[in-house]
Amino acid sequence: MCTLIRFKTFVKSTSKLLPAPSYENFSEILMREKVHVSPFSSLVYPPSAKELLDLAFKRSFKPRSSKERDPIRSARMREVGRIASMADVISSRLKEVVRSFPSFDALHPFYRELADVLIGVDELRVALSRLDWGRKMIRRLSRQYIRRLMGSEDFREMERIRKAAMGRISSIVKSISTDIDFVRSACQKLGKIPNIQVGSPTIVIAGMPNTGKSTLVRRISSGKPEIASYPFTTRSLLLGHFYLKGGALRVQVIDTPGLLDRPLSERNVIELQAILALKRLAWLIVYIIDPTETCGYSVKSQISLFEEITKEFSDIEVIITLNKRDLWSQFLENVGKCKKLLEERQKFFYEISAERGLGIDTLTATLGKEILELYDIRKARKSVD
Ligand SMILES: Nc1nc2c(ncn2[C@@H]2O[C@H](COP(=O)(O)OP(=O)(O)OP(=O)(O)O)[C@@H](O)[C@H]2O)c(=O)[nH]1
Ligand SMILES: [Mg+2]
Repeated sequence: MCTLIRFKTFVKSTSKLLPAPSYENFSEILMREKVHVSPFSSLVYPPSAKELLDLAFKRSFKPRSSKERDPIRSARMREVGRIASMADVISSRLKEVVRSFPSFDALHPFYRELADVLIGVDELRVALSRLDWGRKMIRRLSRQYIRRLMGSEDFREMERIRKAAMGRISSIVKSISTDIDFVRSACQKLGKIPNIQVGSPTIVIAGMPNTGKSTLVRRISSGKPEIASYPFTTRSLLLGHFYLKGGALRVQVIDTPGLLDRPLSERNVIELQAILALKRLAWLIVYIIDPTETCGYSVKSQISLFEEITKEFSDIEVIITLNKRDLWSQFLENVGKCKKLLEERQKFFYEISAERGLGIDTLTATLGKEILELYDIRKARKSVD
């Protein structure tokens, strides 16, 4: 109720009190600032088992010059070099991959839970430990076979030892090929996570599919998510920014995949990312409703989802926006129904057209004012702590 009164006051006063945030020169400001990076931004993508073996064989058979005159010693050094080089190529590459992953226990819950939703942290841990096991086994094997080579004086025997070493090393790589594939797919998915700065001012845009979330993100921030006339265009979290306090305060705007009106237990991986953003990142939620129903979802189900969200995230301010204002004259009945349902619930809403830019100044002024208030509250709380 208190929120309702505050919004009603804002709508009259904010555009005068506060200039709409400036959305220009984002890239310049981004370059000036130290941009926070995702813990997965420097993952090393492993080659497949086949690519790794091809590379290792190629390197091990690369001709090397030797000053050794003694033919036995020269042959021995050549075979030792081949085993060592093969083991080195594979184990150093695997080590690089494993080391590039952050410690999951030390990660912020947002990033850990997101990794869990996208790939499964336990499965990833197992796959990484298998890669590490493979790397150590290959090192150990290469040492064993090199010791055997050092004791051999026979050309044929040396060749046999080298072939046996390469066969064993190849078998190990093949035995971890599914783990390598799992890590490759993890790198692909985690590498796409944007550089979201947890704990900094964040607005999360939520709503059912096709309601205009991405269009609004493009309109109010530097984010450039894809827009299309079909549902589930956005399949992961996307990030944009705008600036307050003359560029001194950066606000994150997060575009989320569309949510359906259904229980948490039935939500898929795409929807769970949106839930996670609401749970772990949102200072403020902008809930978009398409009252024209051209999104393909009824007003009733959009309001039912809104109620679920406000119940689930009751400590977060939710700003309702009714989108596609430019089409309303063609859908008066649906729009009337939507407004009536919200008014019955005593909910204030903003009327916008994200595509045409209608009502955007008032909305952004409110967002700016709300975020500044929340920022001051959090700052004051921190200084007391
Ligand atoms: N006429 C009109 N169309 C709009 C408006 N806002 C968005 N649209 C259209 O609605 C469709 C969906 O827009 P998106 O921004 O992709 O919607 P979304 O909510 O991000 O969709 P998902 O990512 O699939 O959940 C696109 O065809 C947009 O052009 C608006 O204000 N007016
Ligand atoms: Mg979208």
